[in-house]
Amino acid sequence: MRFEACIFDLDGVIVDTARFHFMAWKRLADELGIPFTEHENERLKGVSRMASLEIILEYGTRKYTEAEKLAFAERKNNWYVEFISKMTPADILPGAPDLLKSLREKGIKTALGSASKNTPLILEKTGLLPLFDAVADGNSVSKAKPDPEVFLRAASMLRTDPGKCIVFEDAEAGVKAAHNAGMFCIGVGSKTILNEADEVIGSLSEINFEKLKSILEEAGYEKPF
Ligand code: B16
Ligand code: MG
Repeated sequence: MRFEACIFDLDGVIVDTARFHFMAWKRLADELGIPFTEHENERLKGVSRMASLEIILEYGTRKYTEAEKLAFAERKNNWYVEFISKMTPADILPGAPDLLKSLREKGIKTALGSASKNTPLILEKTGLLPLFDAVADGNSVSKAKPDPEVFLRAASMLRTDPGKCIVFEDAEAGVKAAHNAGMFCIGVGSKTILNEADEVIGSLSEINFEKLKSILEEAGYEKPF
């Protein structure tokens, strides 16, 4: 099999927006009197906005109506948008632009596969949009990771078979989503958390086209060129 495309998760792989998500959720949890720390926050990575809220509410004792929950999610998002509105290209994680540029130079297609509905704003503020051939995000899919929908959508936007796509992910739910889509997955972050990934790297600055090629050849992929 050949590889033709790379699909990148956004939060935690291309930009470090996880700290903004945490600060905004923490503010909401504090207001509701729910204990919430960085430890519980791990469970929210890669998970959709409403699913994240449900996880936080599990740590409290009260039940809320659907209307209350929607209002909570909107409050959190308003705080989050305040943070990301101030983002600049300096907030891009190390190695991301170089890798994206070199893949495109070698004829490998690039796409974004993110659960976030705020993807367009983040891509605009960081100037990253021109480096992607396709963007699949929380605005174009309805099922949250570990469902494969967002990655399958990215593959179809690129007109590439899912089996020819490589996913870069920082979250457990995202690794599962990539595998559910039949895609090879490179975890970006901790080996302990991402133990289901096919390969794990600390950050995108640790990989380039040549290294990716050798990882994939070892995994049985044909030489792309
Ligand atoms: P929003 P990713 C995910 O982005 C985040 O990891 C997750 O924490 C967040 O809840 C989700 O996006 C939805 O984000 O509230 O902006 O729509 O990792 O899939 O790029
Ligand atoms: Mg992520």
